Amino acid sequence: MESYDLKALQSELRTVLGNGLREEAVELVKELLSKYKSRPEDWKDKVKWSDVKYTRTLLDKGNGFYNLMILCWNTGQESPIHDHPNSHCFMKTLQGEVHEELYKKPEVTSCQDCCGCRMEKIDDRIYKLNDVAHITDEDGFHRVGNKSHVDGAVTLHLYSPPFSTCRKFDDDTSKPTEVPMGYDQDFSEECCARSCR
Ligand code: 2CO
Ligand code: FE2
Repeated sequence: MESYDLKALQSELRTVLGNGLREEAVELVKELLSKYKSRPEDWKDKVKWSDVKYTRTLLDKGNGFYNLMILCWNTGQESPIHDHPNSHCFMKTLQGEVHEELYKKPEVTSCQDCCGCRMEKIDDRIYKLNDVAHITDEDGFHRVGNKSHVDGAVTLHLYSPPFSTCRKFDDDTSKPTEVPMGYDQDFSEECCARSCR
């Protein structure tokens, strides 16, 4: 059987998502991400490690309809609690394991300006090698990180539609702050020049 590599996955994602994510296609995207079994040789030249913060490397701008990227989580690194503004977030573990804490959306109506109430955790999840996660703001907000003291973790993320800012939330007060979501590396032109036309 021919191997299903990252380029093949990218190509199938282009076909399914090249004109945007239809609600009916959510399960199919999860299946495609599950079908791909992580092969470090596919992505090892795209990883970047920082001692300061997890890194974000853009692989594909998805014809403007989605962003596909690789995130590298050094030991102990984690995100703040954050949303994914009006976007579907898919995450697949390529190396190591990551944890996800799921939080309830702050009740804006009962809590003026969302300030003063602690964020309420509603679930704790672990994603092992090749596991796939999916979340939208309807499910809640999350914090993702690598609890290992020994091994780095690598994850593949797909966001549709793409977003360039999100909100992070203070644990103690639920106060939101808008943050820009930049990239540490960008290979999206390479993707389009070589294989995605
Ligand atoms: N949403 C975070 C980011 O894109 C990563 S947590 O998993 O969605 O940086
Ligand atoms: Fe996230």
